[in-house]
Amino acid sequence: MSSVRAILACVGALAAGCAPAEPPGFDGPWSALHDVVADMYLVSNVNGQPLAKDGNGYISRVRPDGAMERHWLRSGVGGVMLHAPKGMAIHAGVLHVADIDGVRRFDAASGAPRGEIAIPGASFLDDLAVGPDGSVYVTDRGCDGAWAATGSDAIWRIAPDGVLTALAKGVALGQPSALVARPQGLYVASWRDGTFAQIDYRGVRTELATAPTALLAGLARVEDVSGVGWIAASRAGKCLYRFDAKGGVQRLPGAPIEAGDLALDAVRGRLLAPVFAADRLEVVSLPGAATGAGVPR
Ligand SMILES: [Ca+2]
Repeated sequence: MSSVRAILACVGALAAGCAPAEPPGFDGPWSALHDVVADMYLVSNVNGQPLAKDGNGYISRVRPDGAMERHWLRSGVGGVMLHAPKGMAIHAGVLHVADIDGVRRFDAASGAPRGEIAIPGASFLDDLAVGPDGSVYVTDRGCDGAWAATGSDAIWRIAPDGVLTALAKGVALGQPSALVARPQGLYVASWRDGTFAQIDYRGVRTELATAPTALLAGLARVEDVSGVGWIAASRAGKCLYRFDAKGGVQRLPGAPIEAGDLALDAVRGRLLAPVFAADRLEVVSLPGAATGAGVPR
């Protein structure tokens, strides 16, 4: 599969609804999400250490043409609290954001706070996904601020009625980092082991493949001429891997990249890859994965 990589140009603040203009840029971008309703890329900014409760996190909105509103949601403004925002997911008009040991909710259109749910015992909440029934799933990477294992590895489920349960728990999860929800279950990448696994909605885990290098930090599902594939970012390998549905894995071509939590813009065939250490959002073009479908309004 050919891929073309570019750093998304940030040409300035959005002309509408953003005053005064702020310089474009990021501070520890962790996770990206394509908001298909607004047709915007959301980028969560940790701004500091990944587990510091420093109240300075923010979420940027980037237009597909590169123009951006740096502080769309900013801790301390408009009732927003964010320490180190990481994975994000939107469901039924609500943006969910993982933030260390809780999930914060915001109106996806206005950004207004909509409450939060604490996850008792969590040490490093990482990625979020929404299942077919509207349940929100969030991984706990199970490590501390020095990257030492805490043993709190888990995938938590927040049911539509707000009830919190553990779908899966334990160090056998291999420090789950990124996840994608599909009708048949969750697909999960692991930080410690580099495994790619499916966990069904009863909590049964099936290991599908292991990447040549570990420290997987991002996962996105793509469909293109090669069929269904899963692209994972490996910090250890400084690269992207593609898993196929049968357990095969290949390294994607391209310059070294230390990407975090990936997202796909399926309309344009773009992989969105935040690079935490470099304060930038890279865009990897996957031309064969573009649906070309219109963006819903
Ligand atoms: Ca912070």
